[in-house]
Amino acid sequence: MSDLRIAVLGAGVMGADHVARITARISGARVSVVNDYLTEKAQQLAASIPGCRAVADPLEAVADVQVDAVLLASPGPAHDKQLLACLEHRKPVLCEKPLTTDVASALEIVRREAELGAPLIQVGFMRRFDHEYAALKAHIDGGGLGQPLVMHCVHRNPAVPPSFDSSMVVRDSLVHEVDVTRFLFGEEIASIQIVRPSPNPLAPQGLQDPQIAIMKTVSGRHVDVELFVTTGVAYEVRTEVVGERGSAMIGLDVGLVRTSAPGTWGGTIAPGFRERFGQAYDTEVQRWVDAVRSGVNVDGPTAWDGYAATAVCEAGVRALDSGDVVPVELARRDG
Ligand code: ISE
Repeated sequence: MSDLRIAVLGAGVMGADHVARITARISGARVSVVNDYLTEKAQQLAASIPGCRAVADPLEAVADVQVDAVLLASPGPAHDKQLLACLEHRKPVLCEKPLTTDVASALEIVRREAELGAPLIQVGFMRRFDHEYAALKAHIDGGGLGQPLVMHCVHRNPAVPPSFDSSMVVRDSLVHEVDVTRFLFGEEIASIQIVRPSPNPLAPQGLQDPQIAIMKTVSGRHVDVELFVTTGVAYEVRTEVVGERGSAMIGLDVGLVRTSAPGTWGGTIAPGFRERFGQAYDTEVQRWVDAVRSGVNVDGPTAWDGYAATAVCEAGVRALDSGDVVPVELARRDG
């Protein structure tokens, strides 16, 4: 069977990372086309990969006869049109979050995909492929905690780009805990509230950081998340689930613990999400490639998962502005 020919749309940090991953570590696939709105950037990247071309128009890249599947790592606002093109040309697509940037277009994508009768879209919530999250899920599903009741999460970034505003803490960062909640608890989120503590004096002016999100699931489970994206320290993502018969925690970064003179001990913390979740991205992309090659097309979070996360984050941004508990309204799920 010949290699899956992938078009990578978006040559920014994540796009370039995926190109390197597919080229060096993923079996059964190669990058045949690269696209970016900065044409030169795409050309430079394409030149570094044997048999790869830069295509200036993203929709032409999707339609290209030398493209079997698409990896979308373009900015969120571009996803809508690019996903519709993938559906039109029946090309399986792995779409980095968000599915789209607003609920109406996300639902439209879910419906258009459903009309085709077979799934084509997988959404890049990579934490589902991380060994620690997988172990936590297996522990919960195996009944190790009894009924899971409460989840406490910490999501800290050392820094964010200057363009990062308060709503992006919800849409870009919290979105991962939104998906983790739905993944671990297997149910939808019913409401969200966001508390605004005194801002970090070292955060850029106007950025509400930290934020504390409080979510309630449909069955009444409680989830709280400390989001703090300007810690200046390292990348810290911890998740603790408390159940009727105990609790379980992941993300302690307890790798190698060293001692050294004069009487100190310690280890290291991943500097950023690419290092912390490198294994998860590799597993995610390999499993997606295998699923597409076998004709299943999706082996992970679906378009519905992307839509549900967008709906929760949209309610989250309203909660951030108002301070209220905002209910999450989801469309009826057909099929
Ligand atoms: C970024 O976009 C990510 O997806 C990271 O996983 C997250 O930790 C970070 O806060 C986001 O900005």
